[in-house]
Amino acid sequence: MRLIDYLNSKTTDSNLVSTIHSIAQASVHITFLLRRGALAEAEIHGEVGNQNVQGEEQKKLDVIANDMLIETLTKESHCAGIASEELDDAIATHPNGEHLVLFDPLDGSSNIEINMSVGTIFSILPYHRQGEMATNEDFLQIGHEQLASGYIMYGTSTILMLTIGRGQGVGMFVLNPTTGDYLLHHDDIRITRGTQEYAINGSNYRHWFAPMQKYVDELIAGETGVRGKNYNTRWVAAMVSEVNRILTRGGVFLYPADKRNVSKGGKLRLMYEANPMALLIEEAGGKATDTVNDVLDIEPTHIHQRIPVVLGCPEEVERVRELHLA
Ligand code: AFP
Repeated sequence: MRLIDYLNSKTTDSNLVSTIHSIAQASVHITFLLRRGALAEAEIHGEVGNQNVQGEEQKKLDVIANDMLIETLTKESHCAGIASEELDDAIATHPNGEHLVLFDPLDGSSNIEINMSVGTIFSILPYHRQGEMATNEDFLQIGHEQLASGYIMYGTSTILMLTIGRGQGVGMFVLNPTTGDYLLHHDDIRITRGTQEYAINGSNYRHWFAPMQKYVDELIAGETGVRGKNYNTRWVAAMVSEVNRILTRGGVFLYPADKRNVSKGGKLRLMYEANPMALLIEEAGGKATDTVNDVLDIEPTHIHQRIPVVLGCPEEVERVRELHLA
C-alpha cells in the first residue's frame, strides 16, 4: 500500500495528508542527495563554517536538507509556519494554513563522515491563528497536541516511521527508490516487552546524577543484580537509529541531563526530537519521560528547549522514573 492510500484509510483530514505527503516528498530528495555519497563529497560534505542556534558546527548537508524541507513546505498551502533546529526563529509561510511543522533536518549528522545512518525528525502541530502570520509562540504547544509525527531514517534503505496519533498506531514505510513511493512495510508497530538492550552514551557516566548511575549499574550487574538478567548496550549516536531499533526490536534509549548541561535542560530538543519520538513510542505501546514527567505533557517555553529523554520499553522507563522519584 502506498503512503497516500494508507493515510487516506486512516484519516479524513485531507489537509493533514497533504502536509505529511510534502514532508515525505522532501525526504525523497534528501535520500537521493545522501545516496550520491562520495561522488558528491567534494560539493556537499564539510562544514559551512556557521554555527547553528545550539552553538554546534553545521555540516553542509544539514543546511541542504534544511533548505529542501523549507522549500517544499513553503509551497505547501496547509503549512502556516516552520521551525527547525537550523533556524533561530520560526518562519511564517501561509497565514491560512492549518499546520505548523517542526523538524530536525539531519539528526546524527556527524555520522555522515563515517557512512552511517542519519535521519529527519518531524512534528506537525495545529495552527490556531488563521489569517495572521505565525510566530515562535504559536509553536509552544504540548506534545499531546501533535497531529502527526515521524522520522525518515536514511540507512541501508530509507524508512519512514509515521503516526497520526489518537490511537491510530505507527506505520513503517520503505522507500522504493525506483518510483520514489513510500510503501507500507508494517502496520501497527508494537514495542517488544521485556527488553535486554539499552542505549546510552556511557562515557558520560561520571557526569550523570546518582539515579541514572544507579539505573545503569543495575543493568551492568546483569543476572547477578536486582534486574536478574543480562543486558547489552547499543549506541549509534543518532537518535533516529536508536528509536528505529527500539520500534523494530525493543529496548530503551536514554539521554539524561548531566552536571554539565543541566542548566540548559539537557542535550536533546523537546519540540523536534523528544515530542515527535515520544508520540511514536506511545502509539507503539511504549513510554517516554524526562525522568519524572511524561514528555508529551511538558509545557514548552522555547522552540529550542532541551530536556532529558528516556523512552522505549515501558518497564525500563518506569524503573528509571522510580529511581528518580525515590
Ligand atoms: P547531531 O544531529 O547534532 O549530530 O546530534 C545527534 C544527537 O543529538 C542525537 O541524535 C544522539 O542521540 C546524540 O546526539 C548522540 O550524541 P553523543 O554520542 O555525542 O552523546
